[in-house]
Amino acid sequence: MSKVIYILNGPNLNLLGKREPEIYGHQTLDDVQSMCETLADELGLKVIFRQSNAEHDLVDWIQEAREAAQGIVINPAAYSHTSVAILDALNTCDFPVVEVHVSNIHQRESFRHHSYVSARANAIIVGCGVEGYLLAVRHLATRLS
Ligand code: CA2
Repeated sequence: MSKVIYILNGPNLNLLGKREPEIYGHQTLDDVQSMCETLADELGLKVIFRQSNAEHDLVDWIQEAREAAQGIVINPAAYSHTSVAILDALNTCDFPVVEVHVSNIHQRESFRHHSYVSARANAIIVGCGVEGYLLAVRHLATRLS
């Protein structure tokens, strides 16, 4: 049976490709989803891909993934820098967690330099654009093989 990974996206990432292309590029979140699904298929993984602007949805989906998945890729977006709730939820998971940021958060405003989620992440990918999601999927496939 295929291993399952959740790819979770935080607030405003539904605007990817529609605003601020100089920071986030031209590809939309739908593009990212289909690229991840194609790659996951090649690697024998099943992807559950979701986005929400609400912190509690992300917490609920992490709790769902605890029961249903073998790994998470998460771009918590602005909640990276604020959310102990998302960190607590991830800390209950026994599987690998990869944190992705499309932009290089360390080259941006100082409030973006710290991520609560990084304390739990097994791997962190920043500044690779949306290719970061594909690198994360590949990394999970390697870890889970
Ligand atoms: O670089 C990333 O992936 C971020 O997680 C994106 C977040 C930001 O708050 C983090 O500091 C870094 C913002 C997501 C908002 O995405 C937009 C996309 C297009 C247009 C406007 C916002």
